[in-house]
Amino acid sequence: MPLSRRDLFRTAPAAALAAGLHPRLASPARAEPLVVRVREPRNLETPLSDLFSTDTGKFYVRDHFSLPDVDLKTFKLTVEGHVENELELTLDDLKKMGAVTREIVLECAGNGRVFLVPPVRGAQWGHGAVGQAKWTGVPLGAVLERAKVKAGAGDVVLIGADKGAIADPATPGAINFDRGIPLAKAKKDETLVAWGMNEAPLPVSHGAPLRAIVGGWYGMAAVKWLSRIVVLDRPHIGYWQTIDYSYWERTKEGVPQLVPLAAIQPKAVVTNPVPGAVLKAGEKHAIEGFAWAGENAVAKVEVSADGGKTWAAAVLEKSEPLKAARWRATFAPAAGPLKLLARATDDKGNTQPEKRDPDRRTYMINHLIPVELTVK
Ligand SMILES: Nc1nc2c(c(=O)[nH]1)N[C@H]1C(S)=C(S)[C@@H](COP(=O)(O)O)O[C@H]1N2
Ligand SMILES: [Mo]
Repeated sequence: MPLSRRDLFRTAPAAALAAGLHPRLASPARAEPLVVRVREPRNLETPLSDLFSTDTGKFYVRDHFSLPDVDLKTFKLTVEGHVENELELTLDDLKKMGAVTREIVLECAGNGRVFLVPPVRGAQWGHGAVGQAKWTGVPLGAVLERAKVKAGAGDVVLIGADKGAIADPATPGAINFDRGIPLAKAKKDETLVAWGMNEAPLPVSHGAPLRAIVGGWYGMAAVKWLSRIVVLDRPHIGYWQTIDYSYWERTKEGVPQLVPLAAIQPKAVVTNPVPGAVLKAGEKHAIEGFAWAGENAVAKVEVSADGGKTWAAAVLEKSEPLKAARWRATFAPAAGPLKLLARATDDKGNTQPEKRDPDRRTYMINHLIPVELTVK
């Protein structure tokens, strides 16, 4: 499948650089809209100034392998495994099943990894491996209904067309990117097989022709270039939810077990002032940002200008599950260095932790990260 114009625009400077062109020829007229964390496979981050932009070209990209070749003319989504009716569906078949459009946040489970001390392996994301889009597609539940899932089903495995081998920790040869989700989550109305993004066809970068959207869950479940759905009669103990994209949970007896990452944890990010900003002492300044909490709504956002000793409530826009909400506060700081904190609490009472929990391995990074400022 050919790259879209937007994809070409985005990768052109990288290609030109690789070809040894003069840097000026290598740069497009406009600045590259995304921050390059890894060029190939592409790991492209939304800059803080564009966080939650509705411009699809500013939406972060996280690929594990090179873009797969998907032939649009012959493309079919297959549904196999523990079902009465195995299916082969064209894009048109899916579109005929009815379309819904939902605004849903996608956040990479490694978002914020650059702030971990000591540094850990993996893409060094700042705050920008997150975005929100209007996703259009058919609920996965409707597809599973047509396939008639048999009694005793386990996970629904969503399989992408992209494929490769990873050396460390080693994959069993070349494998596809995949993710199993429990049947109950697969049947929720926020779980979609999507072909549209922000009221336009899904771009190749974001999984065209089809991707999964698993609302409220970290990005790894939102399988792009979705080409096979396999219903298992057991949980999926695959690479991408054990060796990768898992965390340690302790049983009540304290026995650590690996658990697949799932729901997005509450988080507030400050977009203004930016890290390193110099503010005038004694004047009133705005503090602004976004907050989201996965499957839950955000109940409150608080800010602290004294490193967490005291907190003041921010004004929070109406918040809904699956979506991000804006928030705003003001402060008039005294001269000196300052560490600004913001924290979100969801409507189930979950608050962002102060300290990093190492059981989370290199994922689920929502402990408090200060914005360091100077006030003069
Ligand atoms: N097939 C496939 N699906 C994938 C991935 C991938 O590498 N291959 N990356 C996942 C991860 S880790 C994230 S965070 C999201 C990123 O989606 P985006 O690139 O549209 O922002 O896609 C997910 N789906
Ligand atoms: Mo991710």
